[in-house]
Amino acid sequence: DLPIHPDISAESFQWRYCPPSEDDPEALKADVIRHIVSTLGSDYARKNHYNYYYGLALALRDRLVEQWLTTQRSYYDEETKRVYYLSLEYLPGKSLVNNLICLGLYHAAYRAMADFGLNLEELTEVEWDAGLGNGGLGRLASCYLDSMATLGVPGYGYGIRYDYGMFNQVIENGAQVEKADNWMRTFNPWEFDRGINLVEVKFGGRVKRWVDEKGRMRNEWIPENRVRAMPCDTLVPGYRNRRTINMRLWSARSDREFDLSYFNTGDYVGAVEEKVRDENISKVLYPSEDVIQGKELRLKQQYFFVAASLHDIVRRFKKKNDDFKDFPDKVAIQLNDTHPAVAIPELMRLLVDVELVDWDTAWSVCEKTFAYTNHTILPEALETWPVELFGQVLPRHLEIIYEINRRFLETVEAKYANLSRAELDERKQRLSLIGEGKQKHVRMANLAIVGSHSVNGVAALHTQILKDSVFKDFHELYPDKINNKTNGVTPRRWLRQSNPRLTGLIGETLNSEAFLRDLDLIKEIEPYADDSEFRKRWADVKRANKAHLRDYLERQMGVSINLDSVFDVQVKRIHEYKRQLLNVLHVVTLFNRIIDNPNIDVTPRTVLFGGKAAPGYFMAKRIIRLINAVADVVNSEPRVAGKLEVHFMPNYRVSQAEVVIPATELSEQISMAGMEASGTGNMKFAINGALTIGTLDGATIEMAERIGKENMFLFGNTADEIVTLKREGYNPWAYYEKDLELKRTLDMIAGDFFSRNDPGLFQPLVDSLLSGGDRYCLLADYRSYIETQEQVTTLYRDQDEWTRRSILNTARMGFFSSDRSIAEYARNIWGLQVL
Ligand code: IMP
Ligand code: B1N
Repeated sequence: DLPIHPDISAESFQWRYCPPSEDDPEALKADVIRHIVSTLGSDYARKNHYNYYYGLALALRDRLVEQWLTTQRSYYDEETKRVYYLSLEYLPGKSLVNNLICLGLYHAAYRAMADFGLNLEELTEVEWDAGLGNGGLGRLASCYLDSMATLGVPGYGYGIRYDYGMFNQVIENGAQVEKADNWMRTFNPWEFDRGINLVEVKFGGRVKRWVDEKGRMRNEWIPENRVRAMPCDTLVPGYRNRRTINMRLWSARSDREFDLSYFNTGDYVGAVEEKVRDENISKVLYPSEDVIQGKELRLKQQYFFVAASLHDIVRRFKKKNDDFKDFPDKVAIQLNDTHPAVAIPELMRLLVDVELVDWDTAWSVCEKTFAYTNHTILPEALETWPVELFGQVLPRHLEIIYEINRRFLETVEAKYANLSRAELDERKQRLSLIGEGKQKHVRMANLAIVGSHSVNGVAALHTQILKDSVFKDFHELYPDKINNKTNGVTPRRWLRQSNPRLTGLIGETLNSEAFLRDLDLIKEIEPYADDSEFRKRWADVKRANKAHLRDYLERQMGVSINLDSVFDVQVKRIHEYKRQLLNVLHVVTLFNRIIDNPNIDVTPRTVLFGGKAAPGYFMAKRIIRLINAVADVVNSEPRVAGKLEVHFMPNYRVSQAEVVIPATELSEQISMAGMEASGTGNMKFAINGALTIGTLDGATIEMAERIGKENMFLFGNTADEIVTLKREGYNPWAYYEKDLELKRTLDMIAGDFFSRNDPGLFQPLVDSLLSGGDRYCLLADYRSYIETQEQVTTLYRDQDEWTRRSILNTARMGFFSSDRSIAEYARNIWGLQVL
C-alpha cells in the first residue's frame, strides 16, 4: 500500500529547469554510508531501500539540525518575539522529498542514489505518512509551519506525538474498516526524542488554600496524579533559506516507576497498569472531525500538551526576562481552534498561583498573548465540557474559569446597564463561559474569545457568519476582535513537490523559480493562456499526471482508468455537509441517461472519490458503501463502458493527495453554502490547474473573485438563500415530486437497485433526504448541479478552451499561498514585521 512516483527521466524539461544544487553528491554519499553503519548498525553493501532511505534521512537530519541551531541562536541574540502555534493535530505526510527540496539537495541525492544503483523515488516508498491529524485543520497547521520557516517567522509548532495517528482505511465488501496506524513501528529518522528534558503535568486532586507569611491568599493545586511529557522534535526547514524551525510533539511517559509507595503496597502489577494508563494519554488521535465526543481522555490530551507547552514557553521567556508584563511583547500564542483553549486558565494559574502576579495584570497578559482561530460553525463541533468532568480532571482550572466568568459578566452588566433585567439576563446567559441546560458545561469557544485579543475565521464568508450569527453577541461586545485570515496552502508541497512537471513548465517559461517563494508571481503565466504552443505543453503535463494516477491506481486497486475521460474528483473527509451524496446523485443520473439513450454523445467521465469517515459516524459510513455499490453496478455495465466509471480510492491521505490532485481536471467543492468554513483542497486543485465545480461556500467564493466566475462552474443556493429557504420552511418532498429525474434516482437507491443482496441498505440515506428533512439541502441544489455538470461536459469537448481556463485558474491563485496567510497573521495578530 505505498504510492509510487513516476521515474525521473533526465531528459524531462523540469529536470533541466529545476536549479541544480551546489551541494556535492560525494559528501552526501559519505554521510549516508556513515549513518548506515554507525547509526543503523547495518551493512551498506546490502543495497536495500530501507538502509538507504534511513541513511539518507539521517544525513539530511544532520543538515537540518545545523540550520536549526543557527536559526535558534539568532532568536536569542536578537531577542525576537516568538510565535507558538498550539494544535492538537498536524499532517506533515512524508518528509524526504520535501526536505530535499527545501535544502536544495534533490539533485545531489538523486545522483548519489543513482551511484549506489538505487532510484530516489523508490526510496520514498519506505517512508510512512505522518498522519497526526484528521484533515484540513491538521494539514493547515503543517502548511503554516512551512510558511513560518520560509518567511523567517520565529515560530514553533506544539502538539501531541500520537503513537497511533489517523487510522488506515481498508475497504472490505464496500465498507470502511479501520486499521491501526502504527506509524512508529519502525524508527522515525526525522525526530529527536529528548528523553532527559521531561516536563511534569498534573491531573486531578484538589486545591489547597492558605495565607502566606506576607498575608497573601495562596491557591495551591495538590494533584492526584502526575504524568511526564517527553519532547519529540521534528525539524521543519524553510525553502532554500537556511532557516529551520521546530515542531515539538509531546509523548506521555509515566511517572510511576519512581513511585516507591506502589512497591511498598506490593501491588507491582497494579502499578504497571496505572503506568500504562498514564501513557495512554498520547496513544491515539481522536479520528473525528466536526463532532465532539466529550471524552475524559480527550480533555486530558488537551491539557497534557498545553501544560507541557506553556511550561516550555515560560521557561524560554524567563531566560532573558523577569517581568511578566513584558510577556506579550515576547510571546504570541495562536490557538488552533478551541482544542488548546485550556491554555488560557493554565497561563492564569502559572501567573497568579505560581509566579504570584496579581489577577488584573495576569489577565491583561493573557488577553494580549492569546489569539484564537475558529474553524467550524457546525453546532455539534463547538466544544463543551461537563463542569463535573472538568472539575475532576482540572479542579484549579475550573475555579479559575469561574473567576474569569464572574469578572467577565460584571463587565457585561456594566456595558448593558440600559437593558431590561430580563434582556440582560438572557444576554448574560448567552455570553457566559458556563452553559446551563441538562448539565452545566464549560463553553470552550466563549473562553477562547474572552481570553484572546483576536478571534479569526478562515475565509471571508465564514468570518462574516461568525460576526452575524455564531458569535454575534461577542461581536457586539468586542467589535474589533473578530477578523478574517483566509486559509492558504504551501506551494512548496502542493506545486513544487507534488507537480514537478507543472512547476518545471512554469519555471522554464518564467525563467525563474521565484513563484515558489512569492506565489503572486505566478500571474505572469497568464498571457501564455493565449499561446497555443504553451497550451499544448500545459495539456501534455496534465495528461502525464493523469497517466501517473492511472498507474498508481492500477497498482493500488487493480483498476485501469480511461485516460481519455475527464477526471472528476471529490477527495475530503466524508461528511453529510460536504455532500458526497449529491455527487452520487449526479453519477446515477448520468448512468440513467446513458442507459436510456445508448447513442448519447457524452464526454467520458471517471468519477473518483476518496476520504475517511469517522468510525462512529453511521451516515458517513453508509455513504461510502453507496459509492462502492454504485461503482460496482456502473463499472460492470457494458452499456456505459468507456463512458462512465466510478471508483472509491481507499485510504486518502497526504501522500495520495500529492498524486491525485495534479491529475485532476474537475474539482468537486459542493458543500451546502455556509457550512464549509474554508476548504483548502479547493485551493490545491485550482493551483494545479483543475477547474472547480462548486457552491459559493468557504474560500471557494474568494477563489471565484480572483479566477473569475466565467472560469469556474458555480451552482446552487448561496448561503443567504439557504437561510431564506429554511426560514420559509424547506420541503425536500416538493423537489422530489416535481423533478422526475431526481425522483427516479432516489427511488433506485431506495429500491435496492444498488443493494440487491442487502435490501434496505440505503434506505437511511434516502430517508435523511426526504422524511429526515434534508438538513444540507441536496435536493434544493440537485437540478442546478446537474445542469452545471452538463456545462462541464460541453466545455470539455473544446479541449483548447478547457486548457485556457485551466491556465487562468493556476495563474490567478497567487493569493492562496499560506505565505500570504502567515504574513497576515504575523502583521495583524502577532505584531511581527515580515518582508
Ligand atoms: P518525469 O516522470 O520525468 O516527468 O518526473 C516526475 C517525477 O519527478 C515526480 O515523481 C517527482 O516526484 C519527481 N521530482 C521531484 N523533484 C524533482 C526535480 O527536482 N526534478 C525532477 N523531478 C523531480
Ligand atoms: O478546518 C479547515 C477548513 O478548511 C475546513 O473548512 C474545516 O472544516 C476544518 C474538530 C475539526 N473545522 N473543524 C475541524 C478538526 C478536528 C476536530 O477534532 C474539528 N476541522 C475543520 C482548516 O481551516
